[in-house]
Amino acid sequence: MLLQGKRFVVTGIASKLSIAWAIAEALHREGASLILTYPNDKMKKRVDMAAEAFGADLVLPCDVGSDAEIDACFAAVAEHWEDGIDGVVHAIGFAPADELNGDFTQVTSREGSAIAHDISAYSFVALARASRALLAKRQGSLLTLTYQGSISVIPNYNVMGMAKASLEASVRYLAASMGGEGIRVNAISAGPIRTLAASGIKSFRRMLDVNAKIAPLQRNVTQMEVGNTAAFLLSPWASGITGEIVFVDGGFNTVAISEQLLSLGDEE
Ligand code: 0WD
Repeated sequence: MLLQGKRFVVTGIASKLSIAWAIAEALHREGASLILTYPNDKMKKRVDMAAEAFGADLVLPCDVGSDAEIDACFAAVAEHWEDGIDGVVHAIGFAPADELNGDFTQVTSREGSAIAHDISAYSFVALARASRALLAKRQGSLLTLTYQGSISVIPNYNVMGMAKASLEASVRYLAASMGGEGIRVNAISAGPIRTLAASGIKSFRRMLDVNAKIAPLQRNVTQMEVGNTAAFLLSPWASGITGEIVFVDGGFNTVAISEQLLSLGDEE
């Protein structure tokens, strides 16, 4: 087992389809102990289900829009695991629905942009600060989830593309800031996966189909493929890796023009 005796805090479980669910499953399978968090009472039941499935030690409230909740959450983590933790998983993204449907220039508002950046990007820095002392005790690491829409245009991803670009920059700044304490910080850039968050993006189903056609592996990735990569990045096997964005997308990001796209040229 890769993670026997290791301890992780996992955020972002919203359903069995959540990427965070698969990450928790992979960490548990590899022998780790878990603390799971939920953003509000509505979500608690779902996270309780995960806690039962993976034998989690604790389930704690942690709405990352609130500094007070983040502080209280990590105070409770520190009380439970006094001598530190091995990692924190940030699997959280949010933008108001009307930001994710339509022409970018038209639909991107000041308020929507602020919310998307606060919950999807800044919150990673806030979690890093709150967990820093605990991570330093065990040379732990932080992991977040990002998407291709940060570096190239995906229809309707809109303000989330901005927020994910900011999140990816924070991975590099956090890695530099905390590397001296032995804390590593990485992100997985996952290919599209059908989850609750993804269903909020207009035309997501069509994106999945196109993605499977363009990616070198000619299919979409699964939650567990992301979960397994997460387990690796959070493990001592990845002790030399920090500040990185690791793609788990079937190779989609490596292709500019696929055979499928080339055939568009035949239409003229
Ligand atoms: O195709 C996909 N599904 C991809 C997702 C491709 C690449 C990256 N990602 C990212 C997402 O952007 C996100 O950062 O992976 C991360 C996890 O997303 P997911 O597993 O796709 O989506 P979901 O199962 O909906 O989990 C995201 C959760 C929330 O779900 P809802 O559905 O309730 O918005 O983020 C959590 C919540 O559990 N969340 C919060 N947690 C704490 N505080 C907050 C908050 N304020 N807001 C949302």
